[in-house]
Amino acid sequence: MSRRAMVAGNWKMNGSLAGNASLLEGLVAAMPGHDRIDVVVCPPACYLESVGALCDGGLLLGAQNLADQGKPGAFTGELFGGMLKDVGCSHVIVGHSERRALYGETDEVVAAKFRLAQDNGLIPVLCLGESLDEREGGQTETILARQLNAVIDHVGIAAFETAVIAYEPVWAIGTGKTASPEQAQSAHAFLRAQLAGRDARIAALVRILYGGSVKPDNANELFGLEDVDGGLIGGASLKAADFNAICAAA
Ligand code: G2H
Repeated sequence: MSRRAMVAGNWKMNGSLAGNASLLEGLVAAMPGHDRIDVVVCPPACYLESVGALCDGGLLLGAQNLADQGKPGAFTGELFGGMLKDVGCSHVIVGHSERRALYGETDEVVAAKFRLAQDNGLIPVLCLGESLDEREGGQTETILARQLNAVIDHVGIAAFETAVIAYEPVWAIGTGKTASPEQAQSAHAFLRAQLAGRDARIAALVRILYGGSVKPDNANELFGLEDVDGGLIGGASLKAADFNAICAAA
């Protein structure tokens, strides 16, 4: 892997002030061992500032979502990208499958959020992935191409120079099932080829993370794949020992 690896913890809707402080203590203590990679934590929005205050040793802060609005205003419950930057976020997850499936985010909304993240100085972590029905129907590459090209067509390929992609097969998220190394490498290589069709230099730069039931015991194999540049970690990011072991594998 020639690209700098990244491991991002997506805490989803988990955490508490006391629990976060204890988790952060365990992560920060291990940071000197992770100087070859970027490590990001993405807590629930209400904890961004308190977690940010505890991030030390190069640990980066990310949000899980941002509004699809270009300026602050009357959008109850939403978070403008500039506000996330203001409280110390460097990254934001965009288009996670739970946002697409549970909150109706379309390819168009995801593309708008990707642009707004960058407009506000944030690095988008663009999530893509097929459902089980789509995989079993032989549609994996069609779905990945549609989801990726919707964003490239909206922002232009140059915008990907500073972006991160996360391939997350929906059937592997929180299920304990993990894509086989062959399935993961094939999807990642396909995504990189799609990027290369627009710009080979940028395709070679973009980090493509794998997400979906990554654990300490499968991280080594996944992160050793040619086109896998780290991981987006859900359940296993909630325990310092597991997350630190996954970071050590990257
Ligand atoms: C996929 C992943 C993190 P988990 O959603 O984004 O979660 O590792 O729990 O499958």
